[in-house]
Amino acid sequence: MRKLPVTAAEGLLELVIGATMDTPRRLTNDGVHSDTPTMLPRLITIPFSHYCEKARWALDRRGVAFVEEAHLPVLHTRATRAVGGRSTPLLVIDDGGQQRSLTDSTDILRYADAAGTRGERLFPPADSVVGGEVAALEDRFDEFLGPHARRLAYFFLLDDGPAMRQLLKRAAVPAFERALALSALPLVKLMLRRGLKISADGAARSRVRLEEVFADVDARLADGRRFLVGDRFTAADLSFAALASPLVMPPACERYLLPLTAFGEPFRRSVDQWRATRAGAFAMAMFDSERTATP
Ligand SMILES: N[C@@H](CCC(=O)N[C@@H](CS)C(=O)NCC(=O)O)C(=O)O
Repeated sequence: MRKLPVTAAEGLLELVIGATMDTPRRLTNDGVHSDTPTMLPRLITIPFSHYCEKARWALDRRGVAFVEEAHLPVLHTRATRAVGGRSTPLLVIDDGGQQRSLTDSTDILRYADAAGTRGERLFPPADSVVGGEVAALEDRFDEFLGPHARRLAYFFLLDDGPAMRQLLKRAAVPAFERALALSALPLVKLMLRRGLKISADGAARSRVRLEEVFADVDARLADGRRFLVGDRFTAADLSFAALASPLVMPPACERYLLPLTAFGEPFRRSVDQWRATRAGAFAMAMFDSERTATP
């Protein structure tokens, strides 16, 4: 069978979207709905993306107000390309009267540190004893934990029709995106499968990489420490917990994902296994004790 190029499928979707666009729904992190333009930083997300949760958590924690504009995968590129990016999270900020796009979650964490006033900085100073270690761990989790956790979670999700439909139905995205994705579900699945290279072999390889990252984190925590680096919560803890969230499914993420009970048995079994590790329990504990509650 001839393979459908993802880019052509994307192009087709763009045409359909262009004809059916409605106003993106925006939600501020203090819980106020807003459909009017605002000067607050604008966080473009795929709401159930763990990299987006990483950015949201940092902005919430440092007390930076923002509006979230959520889109579904693939359909998000219309919003991100319009401001010079591609992936989510993407934060559009006002930089001395000029609009500037932060196109990577690490940059968004650093912005949260610079712009926020609540609590302590997520990144200790680079020249401090622990500064370099936090930055290196954050980088490692971005590179090795995030992509493999996503691939494993999608491997289960793409085979779980009821959960996939429920996830799409409750996502706070523009109504036309939801309708389009639900009516073209086989195409959406195909694009995700191709785009993220999802297969049983790929999932098995990702599981091995994830076990390596979890083993490292386990070893760090073996001396009974509360946080990965030093004696307080940093970007290393936040990044590990957020990027591990598709594996351990913390209850705090249910508002963007789904309750664990909504998923089929294979995924629930996998979650139980990750939660049973020291690193998995640590990720759950970080959500419990360090994720500032938002309304
Ligand atoms: N290194 C990036 C990775 C972000 C990422 O992979 N985002 C995914 C969602 S989980 C995405 O938007 N993928 C779609 C795309 O790249 O167009 C970051 O830290 O922000």
